[in-house]
Amino acid sequence: MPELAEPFVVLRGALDADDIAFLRTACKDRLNRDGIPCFAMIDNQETPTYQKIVRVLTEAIGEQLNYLNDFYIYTDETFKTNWHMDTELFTFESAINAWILLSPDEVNGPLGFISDINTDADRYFHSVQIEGDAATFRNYRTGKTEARSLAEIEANAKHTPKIKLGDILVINPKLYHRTMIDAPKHAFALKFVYGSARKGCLSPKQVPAMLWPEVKTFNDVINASPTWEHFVDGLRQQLTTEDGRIKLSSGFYPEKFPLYREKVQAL
Ligand SMILES: O=C(O)CCC(=O)C(=O)O
Repeated sequence: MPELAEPFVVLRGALDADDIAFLRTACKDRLNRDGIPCFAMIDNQETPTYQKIVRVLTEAIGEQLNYLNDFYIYTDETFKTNWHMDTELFTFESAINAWILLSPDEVNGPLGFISDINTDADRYFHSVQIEGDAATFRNYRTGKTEARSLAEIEANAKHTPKIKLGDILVINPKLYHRTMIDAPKHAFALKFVYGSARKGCLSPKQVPAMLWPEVKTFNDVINASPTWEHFVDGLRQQLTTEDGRIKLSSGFYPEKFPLYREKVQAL
């Protein structure tokens, strides 16, 4: 099963101004409707923009892609994501994210990657705890840890290049990544899972889900779903209730949702 060979690939000029306008409006509508910044595309899968994104991504990685979720994110000098991998990979084996700039017109090196951890089963870690210069990576299944110096991680981080409106930055969310810049930016990320050989693209190495509401929901819904369409319907159903929305949005920095709702109006 081919994974993205590099931590990221940039598909230059894949989207046009209408696509960006559509994505901005979809994020705005989602946040205005019920205050969450995610799943704006769950009912937009027949739209030309969504179809275009799936087409260029499928061509780029040569796999059939299954929609998992999407989210809007606003970062600036006061809020940046720290080193993390995406918790969806506690449930599903392989994923790619299409990271799309919504504003400004271009940004320098928006994301950084640690390119030599989580590249193989022997060095696979679900979390990292950072205290001063000490970064400790931990595998929740085996209990194995690995200590690294944060300074060394930062010095060796692989930076994405300049990204412009219309580019799609395709990333492997299994690798540790973080926001690299202070400049205010609005972005939208669409996540897909793939690998049809195993039922529902499931990881053969599941992680006990009690600490992560979104992982628990993914596990419950996929276990009740004979096909991917049933799974997406199950997510739709969850999103009709406040409790379901809270659980499915819990990985997207809920404390920032009021700020996101305010900032998205500027798009
Ligand atoms: O847009 C950003 O700065 C962070 C995005 C991110 O962390 C992600 O896509 O998982």
